[in-house]
Amino acid sequence: MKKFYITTPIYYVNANPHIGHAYTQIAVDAVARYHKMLGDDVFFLTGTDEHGEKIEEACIAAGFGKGKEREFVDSIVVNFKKAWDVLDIAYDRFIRTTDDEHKKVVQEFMACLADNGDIYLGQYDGWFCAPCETFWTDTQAENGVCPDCGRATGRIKEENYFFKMNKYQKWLTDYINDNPGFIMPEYRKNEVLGFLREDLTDLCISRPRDRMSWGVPLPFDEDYVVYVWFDALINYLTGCNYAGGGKDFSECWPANFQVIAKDILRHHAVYWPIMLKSAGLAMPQVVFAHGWWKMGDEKMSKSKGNIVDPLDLVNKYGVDPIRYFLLRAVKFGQDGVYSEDALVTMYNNDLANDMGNLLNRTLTMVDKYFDGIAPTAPARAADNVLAALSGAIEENAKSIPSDVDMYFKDLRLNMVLERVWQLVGMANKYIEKSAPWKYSKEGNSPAVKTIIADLLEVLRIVAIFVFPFMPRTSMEMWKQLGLSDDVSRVSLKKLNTWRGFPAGTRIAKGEPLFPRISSAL
Ligand code: ME8
Repeated sequence: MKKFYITTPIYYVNANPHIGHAYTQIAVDAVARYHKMLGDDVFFLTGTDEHGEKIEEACIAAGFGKGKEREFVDSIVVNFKKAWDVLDIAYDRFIRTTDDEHKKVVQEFMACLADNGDIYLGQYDGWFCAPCETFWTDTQAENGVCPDCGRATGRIKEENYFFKMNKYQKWLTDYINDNPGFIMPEYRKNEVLGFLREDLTDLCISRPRDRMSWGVPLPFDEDYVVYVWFDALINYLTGCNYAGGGKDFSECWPANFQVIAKDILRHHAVYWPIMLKSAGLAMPQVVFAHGWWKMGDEKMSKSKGNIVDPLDLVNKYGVDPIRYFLLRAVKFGQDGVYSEDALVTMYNNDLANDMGNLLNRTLTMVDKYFDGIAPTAPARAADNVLAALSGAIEENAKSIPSDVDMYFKDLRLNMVLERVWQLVGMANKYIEKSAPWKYSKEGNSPAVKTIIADLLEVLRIVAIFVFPFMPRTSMEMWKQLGLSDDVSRVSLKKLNTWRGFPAGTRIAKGEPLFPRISSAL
């Protein structure tokens, strides 16, 4: 069976991760968890990008000194791994570009491009932006300024190896036009087609070793190391066992989703497909570029230092509220301006009031009216008003799986949450409109049974679809609902979307899920 292969970028280890990196991780983790629930054989790859000038400079700046790069990167990698553990990122493999296996794959891959006649020795005369690790031509870097980050670049004039990008320009333009889902969202595809309207220059893909030695030596010329972006992109092949060749690799490649942010779109949507094409490999199905978390008008970035540490936020608010906020607050694809006040407002409104309350109120009523045992829903509602309310919520709940699936296919992750919260909101209104306490006073037990059975069913469905985003919360809801098994093992293929909540279940009401907080902590 073909695996569902999903990747994140591999992050530079020049500094510790911030919420921008956490954002990509959480998004990919949610998609991976959803696909596991669909029954797919998921393979989720992440890792770190550890070579190149930027890391060499950071190593010196951190006081480790030249030649101590390995010690330096080791000291930072642990912090990435720790952050991903704290954030419940359930990746399958963590790749480091300093791994021996990866270096071997890089060399094998570069030899393959050279054998195919796509690499040649030439004279590089242009600009190089070390923070972006990107080469620019005179027209791209006006006055030597990096068009991506706006910083001053350095002039480089030296003999180097080049990759024949220009040869593939027409092929790539046609490929993108013929495969409209290849680059997502659509506006990013249009941006790439925009780059491709200008002539693609061949790409400088080496650095002389005597100037920059922290990299993988070129297999056909030991005096050079591979340009860090080539080294980095190849991780997606190493990660799924390109070195082993054969079955493992063919079960995995091509990737289903390669998720990145818009800063590295050109590398993933121009360099990468051309590298794959030259090597005779298939294209990933989707390259999805999300937007940036910003501080005010500026991108949050390690090198600018305007960062928010995800671990600080987790200490203050817990893991799931952070996961929820990051994926809910911004349309996946667009930029968002970070604000802790917005996080607190969303916590109180969506989590404490809407979802936490729904669970708490419902379970309180199960205890009060049915001694903690889930009632059996009567075949028909007690009156027309209740029949209409109950019918409407049933209809809403039943269309959740197909709506959620549609949104996940396009990575409209905020929409998944919005859709689930629409059901949560409807359930809260249902309680107010149906007023079960009135039916109870009248001794109309069938009516109360209908309402409570409906609410428990809604909560079961909410717990299932919240799992990819907030696994701990989902598991806690599951426990309080008294449901057995493990919510992560629910098979969405076999999901019974109405009346799947087993009557007779003893609920186990616990502490409120999200106690309200008054202001930013
Ligand atoms: O570019 N908002 O590494 P990197 C949203 N090593 N996402 C953000 C973000 C922000 N403010 N800041 C970072 C590299 N990210 C290369 C990648 S891949 C073969 C090599 C996330 O450490 C986002 O996913 O600069 C972005 O693409 C990535 O971190 C860049 O991380």
